[in-house]
Amino acid sequence: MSTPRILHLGPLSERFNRALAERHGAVALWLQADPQAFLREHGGEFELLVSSARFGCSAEQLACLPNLKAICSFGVGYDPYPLDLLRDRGIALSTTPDVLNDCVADLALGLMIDSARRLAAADRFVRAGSWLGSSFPLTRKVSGKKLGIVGYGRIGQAIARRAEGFAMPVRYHQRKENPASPHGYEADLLALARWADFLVLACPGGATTHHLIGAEVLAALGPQGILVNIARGSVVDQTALVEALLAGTLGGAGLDVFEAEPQVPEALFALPNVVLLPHVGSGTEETRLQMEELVLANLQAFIDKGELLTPL
Ligand code: 8YV
Repeated sequence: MSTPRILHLGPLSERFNRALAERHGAVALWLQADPQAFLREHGGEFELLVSSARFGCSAEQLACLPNLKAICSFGVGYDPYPLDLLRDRGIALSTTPDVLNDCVADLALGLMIDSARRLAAADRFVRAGSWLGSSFPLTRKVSGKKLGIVGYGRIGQAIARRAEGFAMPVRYHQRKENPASPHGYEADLLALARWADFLVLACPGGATTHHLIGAEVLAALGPQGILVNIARGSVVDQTALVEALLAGTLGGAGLDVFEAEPQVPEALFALPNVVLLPHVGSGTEETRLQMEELVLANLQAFIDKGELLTPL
């Protein structure tokens, strides 16, 4: 059996790009003079595709890849892939689950603490020399506060476990109750938002969760409530979020993801109760290396046995 040809759709780390090219002879699409023309002309030569939760693969691109058998994606999110189309064509998709749970959950706790205790704002206060003239305003306590989690998958549960160390009562919302959970299930998202001091989003993106968090949920969370989003920008109606933060009807927000990254609403830049991060949930040396290794292991498993290690 001849070795399948691999197309690499968008750049990841230099180390990973090199490993793919040198070990597997992968063709880097973005390095072609005219990537679209290349795809139209040569798409039929590729059986394997490497992409990521950032670049995904559109229906138009898939149409240029008639012999594609599998996609190995870097990242746990699968929202930028047309799943129905993949299913119809029998194309397998692997993601990189589990290896990033710790880092994304750590960052969620970091955002909860930062948006309540205003670490980033206090740091700006010191750097600006303002401490020499006045005291930093009092902030809000985190320990013992009520935590609502939307999306109680692997990352949501890792966040819940960390919150136990902060003596936080935890409840969660998702489509179905998890009978094994030590935490309370809330079928009604509005009721969860009304109950919670912190509402943390850890659900998948895509059509099923699009704008799940709108004006009504934000109003229920209220002027003392804090929204943390480490999931996808699409889960939140960003216009409603900006309005609520500017009006003070929402207490604060810690955001790692946005609707049209890397665009971030400038209206939020001056608010001290909002923490803005450039989508870095999984962005540590250790975790990114593990994610890369898992993509490569999936690729190798498919080449050797025709099966992915961590299929969706
Ligand atoms: C990725 C992510 O780093 O895993 C995901 O779904 O959002 C991040 O961890 C990034 O999207 C990869 O391109």
